[in-house]
Amino acid sequence: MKADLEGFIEEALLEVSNASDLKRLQDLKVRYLGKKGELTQLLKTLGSLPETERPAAGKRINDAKVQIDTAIQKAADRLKEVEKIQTIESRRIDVTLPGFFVPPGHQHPINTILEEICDIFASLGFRIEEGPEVEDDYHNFEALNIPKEHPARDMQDTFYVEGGLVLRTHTSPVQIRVMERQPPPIRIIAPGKVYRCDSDQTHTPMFHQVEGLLVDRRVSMAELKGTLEAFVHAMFGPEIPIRLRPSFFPFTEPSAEIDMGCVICRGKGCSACKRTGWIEILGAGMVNPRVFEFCGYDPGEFSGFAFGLGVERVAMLKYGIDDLRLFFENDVRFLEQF
Ligand code: 2NM
Repeated sequence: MKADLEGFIEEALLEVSNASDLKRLQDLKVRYLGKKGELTQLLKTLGSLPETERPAAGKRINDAKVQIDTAIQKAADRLKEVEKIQTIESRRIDVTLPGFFVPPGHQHPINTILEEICDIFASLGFRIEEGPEVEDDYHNFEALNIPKEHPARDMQDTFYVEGGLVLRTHTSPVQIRVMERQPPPIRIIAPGKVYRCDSDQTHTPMFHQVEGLLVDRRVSMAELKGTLEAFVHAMFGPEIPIRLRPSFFPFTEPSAEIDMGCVICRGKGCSACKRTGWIEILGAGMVNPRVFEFCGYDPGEFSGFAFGLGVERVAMLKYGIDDLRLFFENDVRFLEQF
């Protein structure tokens, strides 16, 4: 028994020290110390020994168990350390390798033009105001004197969302909200995204607008014309003429369409200006007194002008692009030209 056990321990310790991974070590643990392991089996044979030898033999077997268990534990700690080092080694990064080339991006041309427009009006003293893109019927239509039967309110033209709300069809509701909030004088522009149920060569369901509003005492159409002329000169050049044509908007009275001399043919007449030499660039007018009443302003005391322009249209004219949809296809071969 004694010699047997010594040989057994020696063999077990050798195998433990030879185990090359944690899985094999676990197998050895089961084999030697498990419920059906060899030492456990050996303990069961104690009964066959003479009674006087049993305590000593039992102690020796238990000592052997502890000895092997300790060896396994130590081997496991060592192997875990080895595995940890191997993992770290396998993840080592060669910092001297060349990096991946990340092509530099840049601002979208629509935003570049939008900022340019805002900068020009900022230089004329206009403050930038923003507001929600999901609007209520009151701010998008009612307070702008757009009556219930107006075609702009049709499902064909406006995106309706849950709860009777709409995607704003212009940024004018921003200006209504500013007037509700504060008394004149007002000198603001409202840039941002607007939405209309429309899609073809010259229309996209989402586009960008900048609208402007100036309210004070004794504001006249002369200031409107001077302001918009200053804008066109800053944007397209001081040699570009403008003209006002009578028009109609529910929220302004009188209303005008502002044309500028065609920047493509310099006024001679081409396909871009339909041989007229003029291109429409802005809508504008004197704020309708009914709009002031909705906002709690006294139309007898205050007057003002307002205007609106499409950013995509300005970008197309500025860059000489004939298809609006190019701006939204996100083809980098197109976008990287700007
Ligand atoms: C345009 C044309 C004319 C306009 C009016 C207002 C407000 F809120 F003051 F009544 N904001 N913007 C306006 C006027 C917009 O866009 C073509």
